[in-house]
Amino acid sequence: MLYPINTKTRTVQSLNGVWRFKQGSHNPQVALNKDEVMVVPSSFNDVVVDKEKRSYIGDSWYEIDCLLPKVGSQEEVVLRFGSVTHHATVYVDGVVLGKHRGGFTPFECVIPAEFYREDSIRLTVCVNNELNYTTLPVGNYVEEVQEDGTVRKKVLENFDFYNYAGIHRNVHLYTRPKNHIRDIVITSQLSDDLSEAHVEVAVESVAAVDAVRIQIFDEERQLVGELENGHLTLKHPRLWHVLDAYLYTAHVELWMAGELLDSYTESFGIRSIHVKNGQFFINHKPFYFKGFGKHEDTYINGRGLNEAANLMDLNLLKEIGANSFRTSHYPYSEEMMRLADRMGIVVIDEVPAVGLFQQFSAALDLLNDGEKQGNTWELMQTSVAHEQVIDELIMRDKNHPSVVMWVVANEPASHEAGARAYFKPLIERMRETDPQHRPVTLVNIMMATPDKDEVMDLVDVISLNRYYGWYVHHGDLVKGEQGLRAELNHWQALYPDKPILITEYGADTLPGLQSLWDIPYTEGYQVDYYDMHHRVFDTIPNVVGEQVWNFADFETNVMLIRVKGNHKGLFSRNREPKQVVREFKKRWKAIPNYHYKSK
Ligand code: GCB
Repeated sequence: MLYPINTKTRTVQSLNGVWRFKQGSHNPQVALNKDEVMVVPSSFNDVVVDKEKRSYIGDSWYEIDCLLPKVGSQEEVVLRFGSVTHHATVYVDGVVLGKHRGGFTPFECVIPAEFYREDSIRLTVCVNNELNYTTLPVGNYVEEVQEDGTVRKKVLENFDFYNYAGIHRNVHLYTRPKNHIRDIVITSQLSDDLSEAHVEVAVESVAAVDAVRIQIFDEERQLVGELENGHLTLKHPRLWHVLDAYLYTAHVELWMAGELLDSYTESFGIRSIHVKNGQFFINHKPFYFKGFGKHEDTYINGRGLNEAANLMDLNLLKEIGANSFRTSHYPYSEEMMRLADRMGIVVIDEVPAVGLFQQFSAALDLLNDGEKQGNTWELMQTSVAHEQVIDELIMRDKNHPSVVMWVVANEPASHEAGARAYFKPLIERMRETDPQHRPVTLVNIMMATPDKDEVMDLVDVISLNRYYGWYVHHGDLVKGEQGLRAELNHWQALYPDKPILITEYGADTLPGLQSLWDIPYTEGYQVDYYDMHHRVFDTIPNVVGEQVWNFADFETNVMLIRVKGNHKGLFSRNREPKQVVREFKKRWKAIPNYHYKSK
């Protein structure tokens, strides 16, 4: 899906700002009163202040009046949402215009011509934040009868981050021709010696046109060449390299009867990705991932788009010597992806498939009756949602050079019967849908050890979240080291041709807390914990990278094991460094991006 930009044939205006707001039941035929307002984009949760409203589950209503731009008879006005978490129903003057399920991908509604008029239209969005066993992420949904007889809906996260909700990303209104560029797909093949790139650009228009013109420009805006039948061979292309990004732009035009119909400019990078002999190659060189699992999570904004925080995070990432992050546990904003392209930061792109594990501790807390439910793969009815998020993520992110791999799910119960049947078609779908055929991975949970796991042979890279010395052998780094080493050796022996990526390892740490001894939660323990892991990683040939859990502390639901959120960050929630950052900086600055493990 194309990002909204101004071109000769398209104009974009922002609808961000202060909208009218109400939680609970509402008739969209009637205008909302001005008693309450909400900022778009943001999560409403921390902004509302009131405790009940913060944790409210159900419908929240957002409304503004807006003037539509004037358009000609061959143009249309489109309303575009970067994301609404988790489900949206969009109304104009009380009439349903569209619906979207899923909280992390963009969607659009074309405003019908009958609403194109001089005075303003009333735009209403019903935002619903319910999660259950059919949605992604997965939530434990219950209805509780209160003392006064009313019913209160509750969702207990089946995952470890706060269920922030609202209109989370930009809202735009834009104009485009009715017969417009619907999509642009850019792929490139590099020759073995990297001296030539065969670039292919496929353009999809709504209806047939006389001509499609595609020109490639370099960063100095110099014309590099024009495509013939969608193809161009570039001699000595400047590659998109890790931390040394170079972006070309494809300038696409649709022509009809000698007139320009539509134009759009899409940037792209030329680079290659492949997996071979237990290594992960970028531009034909074995790459070592140094970086983080992250969250979109900041004070006040919650999960709402915070572009200053995004830039600061990527600057900190570079500062500490890292080169990559994973969009744990959902697709991040388009703005973040564009920033990563620009800065040369490698991204592992994840769909919001988290919580596919019936025995996640949060679920047990909520049910609180000790009763075990059936098998995860009988309980979950998420296949339809899963296919949708795969399709929408790839449709949105396929052209980003920063994206080097897709994640089909984080920590599903891949050791339970039924996992293989569930994941096989989804992994195949991911591979087939991606025009660049990037590698696909699944992020494996601790319990799905090599002897129990049912799915890792299906993926290209063995991604592991491991917590030796934390959830396993808590506080005992000697036993932790033995356990970690033994397990990694087991994976290495089982899949000698697959790279192993450590996608999570971490220890909760409270800044300022110190001890003479190895005591969990202290800054000293965090330092020793990581030292131990790095010692082990360096001895396993197929370990092609380490992504720390987490970049920064983040908000979670209230749980026995959470002290006002998750504190495994290397940085505090406010992005202040913990003691361990100095150690990481030394290690990561000494590890090259390429050829760390193999020559
Ligand atoms: C995990 C999850 C992540 C949690 C983390 C933790 O394995 O993937 O979402 O936050 O562990 O800190 O427990």
